[in-house]
Amino acid sequence: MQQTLVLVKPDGVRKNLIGEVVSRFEGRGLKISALKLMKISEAQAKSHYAEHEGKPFFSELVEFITSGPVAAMVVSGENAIKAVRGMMGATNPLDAVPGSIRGDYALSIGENIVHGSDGEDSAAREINNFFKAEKIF
Ligand code: IDP
Ligand code: MG
Repeated sequence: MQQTLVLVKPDGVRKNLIGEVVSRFEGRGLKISALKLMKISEAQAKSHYAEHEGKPFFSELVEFITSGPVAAMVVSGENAIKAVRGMMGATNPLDAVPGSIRGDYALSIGENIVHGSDGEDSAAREINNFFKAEKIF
């Protein structure tokens, strides 16, 4: 059993894709263990993307993820981290296979619909960043 932090990013919320993303995970057999719509603060965004600090796209990344509400969720299940990453598709939607979320709904690397934790350590850190005070079912 694993837990992973998923965000439907502001572009995904604007495109009314929250239900589509949730439905794909549920259809696969993964569980939604926590879920909320929220605006990410600048500090929280910088912490979430700390590994990218110093890269040329960092400020753009923080600006974008704080530009509108996101749907934040904890997704749980067997090998949930790898399963979710596979369903998201490659970071650059142009490399993401059709059938993946990014391959079906995105065209640009800066606006690629979803975030999913990339490993157990980042999942624990990111879940703590978003759901520290909340119950995870
Ligand atoms: P991931 O979201 O697939 O894990 P990361 O490498 O962790 O990809 O990058 C985080 C986010 O930063 C990506 O989802 C993408 O939106 C953005 N990003 C990554 N690389 C670039 C880039 O070269 N230019 C602009 N944005 C980028
Ligand atoms: Mg990442």
